[in-house]
Amino acid sequence: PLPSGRDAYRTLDDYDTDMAALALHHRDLVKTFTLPHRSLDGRLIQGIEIGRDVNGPDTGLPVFLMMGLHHAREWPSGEMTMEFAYDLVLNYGRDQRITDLVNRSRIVIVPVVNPDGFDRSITDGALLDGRVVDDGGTVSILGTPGAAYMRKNCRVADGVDTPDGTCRLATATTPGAFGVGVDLNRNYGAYWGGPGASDQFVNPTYRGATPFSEPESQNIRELMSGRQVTTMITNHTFSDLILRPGGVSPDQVAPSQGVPIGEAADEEAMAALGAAMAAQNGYTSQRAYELYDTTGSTDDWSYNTTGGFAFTWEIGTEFHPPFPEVVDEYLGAGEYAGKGNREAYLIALENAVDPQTHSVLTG
Ligand code: 0X9
Ligand code: ZN
Repeated sequence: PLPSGRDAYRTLDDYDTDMAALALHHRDLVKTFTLPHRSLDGRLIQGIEIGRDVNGPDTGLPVFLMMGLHHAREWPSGEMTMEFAYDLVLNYGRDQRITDLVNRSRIVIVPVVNPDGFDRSITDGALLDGRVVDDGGTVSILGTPGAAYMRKNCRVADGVDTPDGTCRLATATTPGAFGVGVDLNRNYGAYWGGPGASDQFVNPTYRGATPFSEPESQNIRELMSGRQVTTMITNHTFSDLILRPGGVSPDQVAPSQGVPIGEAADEEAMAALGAAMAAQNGYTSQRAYELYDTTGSTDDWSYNTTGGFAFTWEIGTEFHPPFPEVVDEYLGAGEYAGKGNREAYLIALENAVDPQTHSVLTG
């Protein structure tokens, strides 16, 4: 079973309840925090921090950051993030490897970066048993079943009516003029304005009006800028991939769109860590732009700005498969039984804690 024992997807409330419960029952090991900005629909966004004497001062220990649910329909991305937190907390003091890792780091967990989008997606999806028509992620007409496959946040364009003040009941009042949502993974300030993102509201990869126009991406900027994140994993679904910087081909970005890019300075080390993780779950480790070009993505901003290693994971083979597949992804199945994402995450944490001596980098 999963560390938490769950056998079904969490709702938004479940995430908040679980984080509060972990903090309540493990007072010196886990604390909750609230991100600085509410979501567009006014929700508080929570995370947890795990570490020995976590309520004491930050003594500069390396920070390992894991995030889920930038994209609304990618439910396993939040589940993996939350299960890893349970794994660390419940095995602290029992498993020597995990105890050592937790003692030597701070682990910061934000399972739901985009609560407005996720709540729409999981609520509509649950009503329809998670099996609804893919609307391509544009969610151009809200209130239809297609919201289970919405991708973006709840920014509404001019010409969209929101009777209850949220995007939940938003409907187009001006045909052709509407659109809902900014793609949070195109809204970061790295090569923003370049290829692989759209300036059109109705597009699934709409980048937003400006870099960091959205409170949900501002939250991550501020969270990371205030910490020493040495390794970050941002979980998505799907395609069985472990992606590392760069997110856009070097020949695709003009110097006017930001720092000129060549090979990432840490390419060798990030490739080694990517490969070590992929050996645990059978995913393919590659540069993000080898999937396709993106600009304004979390991985490039994070790596460029903090220098900490950054990975975008594309988990599994569906946006939100039946839950037993989530269990298998986490724990490993078939030839990866006993390994899986769990073991790959632990290797990433080992690297975050000990980049100089960890065997991934020293061979
Ligand atoms: O397009 C995305 O945002 C990610 N795929 S998803 O299906 N989850 O939407 C991939 C982003 C990978 N990162 C970069 N290419 N920089
Ligand atoms: Zn995604």
